[in-house]
Amino acid sequence: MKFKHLAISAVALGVASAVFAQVKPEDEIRYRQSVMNVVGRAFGPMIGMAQGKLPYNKEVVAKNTQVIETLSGLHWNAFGPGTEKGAPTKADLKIWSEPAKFKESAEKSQQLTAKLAQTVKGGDEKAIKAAIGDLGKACKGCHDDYRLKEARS
Ligand code: ASC
Repeated sequence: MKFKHLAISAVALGVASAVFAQVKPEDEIRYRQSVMNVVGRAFGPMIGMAQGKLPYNKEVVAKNTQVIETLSGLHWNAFGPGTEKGAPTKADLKIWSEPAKFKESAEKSQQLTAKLAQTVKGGDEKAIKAAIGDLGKACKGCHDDYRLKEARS
């Protein structure tokens, strides 16, 4: 009987670790970095426009907002347990030690992303620039709190 329980537990553990093992930590790190790279590439010109450093282009804003809206939920879910190391990363260990606070940042950013998408549909340039600025502040805030200056391995 005891052996049977042990065997069942071993199988359960095997299944659980197989689920976690589907994505290797280094792949998860690369994935979240890739998403943020693409989001940053889409957002950069929009920040420039909001700051008056680039001419406003509503087609670019509409297209890039779509990219951000599609991708911005992905990286938040790629900081799971066991992905704090495995490849060079600037992710601060605070992400894993204060998950509730990190989640709050994630939710705030996603709300501001949704608001930006909504505002872009409305077409009011001034409101759009303000919404870009608000999201930019949220990006920066989270980077200030959770992104190290140098990658650690
Ligand atoms: C980006 C990017 C960031 C943020 C931040 C906003 O495009 O790569 O880190 O926006 O600069 O202030």
